[in-house]
Formats: sequence, C-alpha cells, structure tokens
Amino acid sequence: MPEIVISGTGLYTPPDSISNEELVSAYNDYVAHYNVQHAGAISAGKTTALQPSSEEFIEKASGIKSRYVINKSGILDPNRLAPLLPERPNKAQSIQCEIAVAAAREAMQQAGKRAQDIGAVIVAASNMQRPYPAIAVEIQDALGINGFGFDMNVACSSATFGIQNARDAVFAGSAGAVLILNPEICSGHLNFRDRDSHFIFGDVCTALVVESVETAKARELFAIEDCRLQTVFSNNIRNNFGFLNRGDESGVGAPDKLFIQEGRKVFKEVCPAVAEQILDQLSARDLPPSSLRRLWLHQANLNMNQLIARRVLGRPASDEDAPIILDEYANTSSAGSIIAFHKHRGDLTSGDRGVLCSFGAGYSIGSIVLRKV
Ligand code: CO8
Repeated sequence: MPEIVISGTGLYTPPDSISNEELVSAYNDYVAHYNVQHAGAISAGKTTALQPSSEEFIEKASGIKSRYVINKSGILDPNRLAPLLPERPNKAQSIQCEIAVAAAREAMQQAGKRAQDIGAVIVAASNMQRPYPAIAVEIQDALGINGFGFDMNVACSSATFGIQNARDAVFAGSAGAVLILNPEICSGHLNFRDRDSHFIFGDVCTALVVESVETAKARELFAIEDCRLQTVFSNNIRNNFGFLNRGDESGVGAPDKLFIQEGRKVFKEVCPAVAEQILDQLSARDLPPSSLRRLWLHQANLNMNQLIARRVLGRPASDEDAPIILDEYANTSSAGSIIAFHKHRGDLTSGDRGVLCSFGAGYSIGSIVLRKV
C-alpha cells in the first residue's frame, strides 16, 4: 500500500493587520459612546454600563498581539465594529474563492502540480460565505481543475478532518491528488462589540496538496501515518446563524447569531481531552512522546498550547517543540495549525515525526501523525 503524503502547503495572509492597541482603542470609543448615550438608563439601574477592554488582558489571557483581516477600516470604525465587505456581483469571484486561489497556487507550485493533476477540491472551513454553489466548485473553475469539489465544516477542526477525507479519497482511488483549502474569514462571524471575545480571531487562508507518494514530485514530503478524529457534542462554542433564522424575526441580529463561547469551560474541558487523544494515538503506534520533533497545534490560546504540549511531552515545551503563530495571526480557526506547519517544518530531517492537531467547536479534535519522508 503506497503511503499518502502532504506534498505542498500554501498561505494567503491579508495585507492589513490590527494590533491589540488599535482594536482596544476602537472598542473603548464604542463603549464610551454607548455609556454616554445610555447614561440615563445606566444611572436608573435599567442598563449596565459597558466596561472597557484592555491590551494587557488580551495578551496575558490569550497570547494574541495582532491579527490580519480582510477589511480593517470597518472593524476599527467605532460606529460599525464589523468588516466592510460590499457584496460582489455573481459574475465576480467571491472573497473566499479569491483568497483560496492565492493559497492554492503556492501549495500547487510547492507540490509541482498543475490543474490537471488535481482530482478533487475540498474547502474545509468554519464559515462559508454562501450555502451554494459550493465555494469548492467555484475554486475548481477558477483554477481549471476537473473532477469534483465540496465544502465541509467542522469549525476549528475542518482542516484536519479535511486531511483525513483527502487521504481516504486518494487511498480509495476516487482522486489522484486532492487540494484542501481553508479560507477562514473569522472577522465575518466575530462580535467586535463583545468584550470577552472581540480580540480572538483573524482572517487567513491555507492550502494543502495530498497525494500518493508514487505521484509526488516535491522535494519535501510528509507521510500521513495516522489520522484520529473525535467529536463530542458541546454548546460551549456556538453560533446560531443559519438559513432558518428568517423563520423567527425576533432572533435576527441577536448576539447568538455570531460566535459565542464559554471560554473558561472550553479551556478546562478541551485541553485534557486533546492531550489524552495524542498520547493514546502515539501509544497505539508504539511511539514514545519523546520521539516527536514537533507539535503543530491549533492556535487559539498560548496558555492552552503550553498546557497541552507539556502534558504530551511530559516537560515544558520550547518554541521549537510547539511553534506559536497566534501572537501574530490570532485564532484563525482551522487554518491555525496549518499555518504553524507551513512556517515551521523546514528544519525537520528524513524520519522525523510530528503531530498536527486541531481542537474546537463541536467539540472536535483531529490529530495527525506526520513523518518526513
Ligand atoms: N479586557 C479586559 N478584561 C476582560 C476582557 C477584556 N477584553 N474580557 C474579559 N475580561 C475580564 C472578565 O470580565 C473577567 O473579570 P472578573 O475576573 O472580574 O470577572 C476577567 O477578565 C477574566 O475573564 P475570563 O475568565 O473570561 O478570562 P480567561 O482567562 O478565561 O480568558 C479566553 C478568556 C482568552 C477566551 C480563554 O478562556 C480562552 O482562550 N479559552 C479557550 C477558547 C478557545 O479555544 N475557544 C475555541 C474557539 S475557536 C473554534 O472552535 C472555532 C469556532 C469557529 C470560529 C468562527 C469564526 C468566528
């Protein structure tokens, strides 16, 4: 049985970045204005005054220092606090298609693949900008790829679940090579008026090429040795936006139609489950944790990653053990661990192993053992 490999990765980073200082300043302007506007109700005890946000809190609680976004001006406008993304005509490329094509070109170039070498396109992301036609089919058309494409969503674990789907498709022979794309425009579903979460997410797109080692031409290949996926239902990370919203006007525009979470509970429940899954997976393959060169972890929170890496490795993890990109990119949902893999794998040598791991809403956990060929 030939090995299935990751033969290329790509990354599209939007040109605009927002620092914590800029984000907090816009949020605090909004808060000051809100409190003045509602001064009467606040002093009468009918409304609670909003509390300002703080850069110190954000960096200490999450490790995030900045985030890239598709549109900066709308997010930083205190009267708007949402990206300004005018609708495009149907004949124009959608935004998700545009950023995915940019990331795809880099991944395909790295893998040495032309459009005719790809048999399937999987768009795996937390949010699709429309239900249909699938974004994957639009991307297929933009790149001139035949075969088939589909969209899938497992929130932050979309990319790792996509890798298992791609590996299975190549293994079964339903596609020669598969292009996986993670166009994560998280600013579209982030509530920039919510002090608890306004700092969490950023926008980005990552891409991967998965194929058989027999067709692979790239200089650098990573064999997918094992995929382990797990989902357990939880309401602690939720978004009730959906096509049935118009069936009840009272809920339209309510905060639960954007990202909401119980951050503390997520932290407590998810960290041990992730470490346990990785340790079980390694043990089933007789791989001691000390044999791992790298952990490319989901990038939601620095403290979370340090805790998981320490539990897996049995010692505090260095930046080399478990690289961090969330300081610059924030949480980019399913793309986070792929960005870490894209940027931090060049120093591995043949035979080195690492684990690529996602965790998030669902709950969902996806861990993939990779070996440099
Ligand atoms: N500025 C200042 N103070 C603040 C702020 C702020 N912005 N926000 C909260 N505080 C205050 C609180 O009021 C609280 O005050 P007090 O102690 O007086 O009550 C204090 O700070 C502590 O608040 P928390 O307990 O909430 O803070 P934590 O230390 O728990 O940190 C985090 C909050 C950073 C959210 C942390 O809990 C965390 O990272 N948890 C894990 C979250 C996580 O990984 N979630 C995964 C979600 S991602 C995912 O699955 C993808 C979903 C799809 C994405 C779609 C795109 C949007």
